[in-house]
Amino acid sequence: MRPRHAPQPQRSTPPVLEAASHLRVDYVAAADLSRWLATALDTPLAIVSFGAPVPSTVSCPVITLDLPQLDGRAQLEIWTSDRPVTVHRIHEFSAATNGEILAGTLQLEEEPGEDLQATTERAYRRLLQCIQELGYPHLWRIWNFFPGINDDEHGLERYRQFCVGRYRTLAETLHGFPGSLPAGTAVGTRSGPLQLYVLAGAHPATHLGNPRQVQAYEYPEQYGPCSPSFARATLLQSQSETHAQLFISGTASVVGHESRHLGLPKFQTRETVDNLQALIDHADELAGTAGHHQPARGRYKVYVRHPDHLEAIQQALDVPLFASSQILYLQGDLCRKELLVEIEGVVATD
Ligand code: 3EB
Repeated sequence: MRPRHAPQPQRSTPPVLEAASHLRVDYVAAADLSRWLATALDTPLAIVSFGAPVPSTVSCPVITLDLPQLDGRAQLEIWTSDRPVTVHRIHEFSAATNGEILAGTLQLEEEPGEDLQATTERAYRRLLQCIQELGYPHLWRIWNFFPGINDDEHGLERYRQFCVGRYRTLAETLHGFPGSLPAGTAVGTRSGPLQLYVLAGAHPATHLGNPRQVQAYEYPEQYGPCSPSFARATLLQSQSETHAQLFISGTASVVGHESRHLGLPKFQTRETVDNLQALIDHADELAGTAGHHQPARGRYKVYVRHPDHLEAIQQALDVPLFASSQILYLQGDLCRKELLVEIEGVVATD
């Protein structure tokens, strides 16, 4: 994603929103959080921790995921905005808004006697209701976490149960389904409740497919009774079009709809990189930012199923696409048993 250098058309009247508010994500060492917050120009919208403690003085939504970090000092993922932020709490839903963007978290325990499908339906209904009430009805990006993702329960894998609950709620409630589905991630934690975090907008964004992959919401039935409800990426463009952000879904070694390179972490990683590059090129075309050959500065999270594969995966990621990017390696289980690595990211033009 590079800025478009073509001259912008003259406007006769100023638009209502001249510059969209900037949303940033940074990976910050947990030990440096207080210092970082004291000097940051922007206001936190949400903090995601992978086990490191976050001081209770932080007022924005915080979500702590049992996804052990595999390399370096413990980092936090911090979402910030350059506008003042208001914090909201509605039961288990916690959100921060800035007039244009909402960042929210929702955690629901699986109740005794309730299957994951029912918990997921409950969570998504609550989530959609809350973002609508607050005035941010457009889903931009969503992350889903729960333990035992590949375990069978009542004869159906928990990931597939989750897909049924998510599909039922979104197909029924989400205006413009499935074309309005946002970029997504679903990763298995070691422990914890069903945990969601979401970015939503007062205005819609653009959702993309990957030219190398079938849309997940069009997967054939062999992958479960209800298809996974997410887009491959979501593109946010400010009105001036000089600033664009691409939210890239969890991307794995899937070509068409089939898993590739079973048992081979290095090759799965390379296939994933090819998928990411194809998606970024496709977004560049749509955004009018194509034709620039420097790699985009990005923030990527790499989910690794087996810590033993870390080195092979890191070696395969020593490619130009990531040269000026930050990468965080986390141990997590992936939604198909054979997938060993999955990569998500945010790339921006500034
Ligand atoms: C895939 O391409 C890999 O169910 O929300 C990646 C990202 C995957 C998100 C989801 C699943 C999800 O199908 C799996």
